Amino acid sequence: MGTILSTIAEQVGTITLKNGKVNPLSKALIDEIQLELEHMKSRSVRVVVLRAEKGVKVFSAGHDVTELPTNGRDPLTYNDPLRQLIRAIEKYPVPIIAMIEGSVWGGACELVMCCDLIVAAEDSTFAITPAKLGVPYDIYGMLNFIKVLDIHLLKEMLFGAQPVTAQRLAECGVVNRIATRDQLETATMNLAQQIKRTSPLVQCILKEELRVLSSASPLNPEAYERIQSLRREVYDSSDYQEGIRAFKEKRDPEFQGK
Ligand code: YXS
Repeated sequence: MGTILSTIAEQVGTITLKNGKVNPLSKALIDEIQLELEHMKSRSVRVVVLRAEKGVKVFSAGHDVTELPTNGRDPLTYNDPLRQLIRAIEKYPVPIIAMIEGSVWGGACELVMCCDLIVAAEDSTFAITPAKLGVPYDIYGMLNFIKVLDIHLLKEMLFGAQPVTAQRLAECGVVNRIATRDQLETATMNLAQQIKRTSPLVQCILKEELRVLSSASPLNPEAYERIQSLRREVYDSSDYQEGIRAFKEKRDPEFQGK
């Protein structure tokens, strides 16, 4: 235990990631976040802030790579801890603000982007990395990115797997506020105070309406099965094994396209 810090002050709950140097989204960390979200719900908080410790270089390095399966199982199934946390955040009855310092990687980008608002330090960056690691991202996760990012920006981030600045994402309407690191907490709390002044009942239904409507994508069974079979070809591939092996061996992957 002990992978997060949490406080509640004036009906604002703050969850701080504290899971080592790069906050990998391990099952242990995700379980703690979910427990704390339930606790804060019971304490009738009006807003939740999700952050890392002040001054971090890395907000989160994304899914804990050591927990990605290498035995032919789908790496991002419905019950994967990251998928569970993202659904919990989307269904949470009050707004959640992601307060970002440092770099955000892989599945942590989806986690941050599925929060309701993003306040980011001006020098923070976001890198969506499935292609770098050889991971066939899941359908619902891709829908979450499409909800937030214009398609050409999303393709640039997916195909290149390179960090993009918070400033650029703010210009594209993805990041709500940019601040200096020193002003980041103030900017976040100002936004939280604004939210606290409007109706919690209405906020709750608006958030749920937006969740339902933004996920109302018709996907016929044949299309679903076809995409899943394409994903299986990838997570059954030697490239998938190579991506994870290269990460663990701290070297660049040599993908062969098979
Ligand atoms: O060597 P030690 O034992 O100290 O461990 C190192 C890293 O192996 C470890 N670490 C991680 N462990 C589990 N899961 C991770 N995602 C992860 N990232 C890093 O943390 C220790 C310190 O890392 P190090 O030495 O590289 O720190 P740094 O400050 O030089 O660099 C920080 C990063 C974040 C730039 C660097 O660690 C990095 O590039 N990490 C991988 C970022 C990434 O590609 N994340 C995607 C994870 S997979 C995921 O989220 C999705 C499934 S998907 O692939 O679809 O996007």
